[in-house]
Amino acid sequence: MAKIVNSWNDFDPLKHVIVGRADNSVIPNEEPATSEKVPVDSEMRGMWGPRPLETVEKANAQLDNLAKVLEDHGVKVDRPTPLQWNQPVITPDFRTDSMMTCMPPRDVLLTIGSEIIAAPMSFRCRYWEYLAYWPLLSKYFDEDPEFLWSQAPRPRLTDKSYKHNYYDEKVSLEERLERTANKDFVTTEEEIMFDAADVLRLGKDLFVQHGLTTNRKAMEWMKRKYPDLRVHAVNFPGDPYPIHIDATFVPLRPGLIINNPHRRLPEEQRKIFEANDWEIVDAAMPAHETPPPLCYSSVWLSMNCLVLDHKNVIVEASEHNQLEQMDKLGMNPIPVPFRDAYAFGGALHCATADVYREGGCEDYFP
Ligand code: DAV
Repeated sequence: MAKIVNSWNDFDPLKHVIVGRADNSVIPNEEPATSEKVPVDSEMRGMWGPRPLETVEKANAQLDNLAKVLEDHGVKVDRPTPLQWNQPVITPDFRTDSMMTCMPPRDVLLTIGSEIIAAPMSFRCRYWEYLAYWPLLSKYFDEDPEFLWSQAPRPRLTDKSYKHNYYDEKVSLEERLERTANKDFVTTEEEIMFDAADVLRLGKDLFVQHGLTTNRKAMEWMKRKYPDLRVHAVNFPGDPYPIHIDATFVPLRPGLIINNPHRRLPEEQRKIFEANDWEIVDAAMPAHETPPPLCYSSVWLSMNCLVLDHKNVIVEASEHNQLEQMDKLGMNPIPVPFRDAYAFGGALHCATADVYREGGCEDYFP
């Protein structure tokens, strides 16, 4: 029996990772939480159904290539088992007509030390997504006597979990930014809800983005679950669609973090980093003016990189500004083409979930 699961941050040497799959992916029909995430001018608005097979094949080719690059760098790679995502989700509390995908594992699985928690996500269409990872987690459980296989309290996702009429096409960008600044999101505090990708892990400290997919109650739950860790709420008032912290605030190595210059990290939240001699650098501008077709995410997937260790980092191959910046920051960027996978839920960090990184629970902010 060996230790299989261990990860306390996003930069210590990566040895074992899960890479998502695009098979059977569906654009889900509208529901309270997803409508808010699709920008008004997106060509995706009102569209739903299985994603075109050709796009699935292209995404899978890039996901397979990412897996190969990782293996070439000595990282063990596991893959989830996709479900038939075009089935409805039916619970005693709601029904929605389809599921989504098992490409971005980062949203679902939160690894903290020797524990992997399946997140209580706010999208009804993602209610069963964790099942795609259950075969892997079951295997880790059999092989690693210290692996803690967990699930956060499952939300019911009744209408009480969402603000009614929050989404409205007529809401201007200014109004959206005001809502972010006022921490007024589509999700309510009725029950615990979070996406794992809203949690930035830095050893003893968890920085959790309060936004469209994660609420305050989730942070309260994390505080009680991890009495030895410190949980910080973060909020970026420059982001009209705040969902997931990994295209906003991305650590590269101890003491160095890149920050999305448009989303404006508040002074108050900089203090803890500056007081501990961390350098916060504005991320390079994205190389593209628009995201690829049928994509939920913004062009800032440019900074959604996968750090292999304190020196090596995988960056999307066409993101020349970001590649160049990595080099200037003393990192060794490894370019990997990945834009064909963006539409399925994100870039290189999103598309993966940590199983094992060397290192332990450090205190970076003593
Ligand atoms: O900038 O649209 C994308 C993060 C996806 N996990 C953004 C956030």
